Amino acid sequence: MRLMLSALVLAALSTAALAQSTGVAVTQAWSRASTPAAKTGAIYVTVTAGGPDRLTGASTPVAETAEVHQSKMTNGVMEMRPVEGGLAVTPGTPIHMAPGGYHIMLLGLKQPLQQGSHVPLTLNFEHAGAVNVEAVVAGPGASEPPRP
Ligand SMILES: [Cu+2]
Repeated sequence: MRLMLSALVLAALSTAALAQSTGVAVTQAWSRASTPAAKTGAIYVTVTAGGPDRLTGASTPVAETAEVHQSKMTNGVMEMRPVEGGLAVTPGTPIHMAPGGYHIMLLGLKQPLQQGSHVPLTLNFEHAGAVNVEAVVAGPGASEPPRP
């Protein structure tokens, strides 16, 4: 009986270690304050992967829809579009989302994003599953995350 228990504990431990070595870390989640009339917003995060993974989707209680978007300058015009098939994350190459690049697009904002508040965000990864973070809301038009 004692032997069986240790085997179970060992199995549980190695599963946890495995999840960690192939998992993803989502850090520095932030957003920008929105005007009361705004129906859209964006959240920026940094994603570091322990193994190859793919960010396939996102959700937040403050918006009807959240999509992974990429902004690009095309003929002098800033355009953005959903990332088709999800955003691949490679170990050793963190993805730094930022204004003008990758972002989590919030569509159908249910409430204004208030400076200093925290917005819950769930990111869904192909392998790591759901990762929950809180994005801190910076001032309107901020170009980088608020200092802690
Ligand atoms: Cu967008």
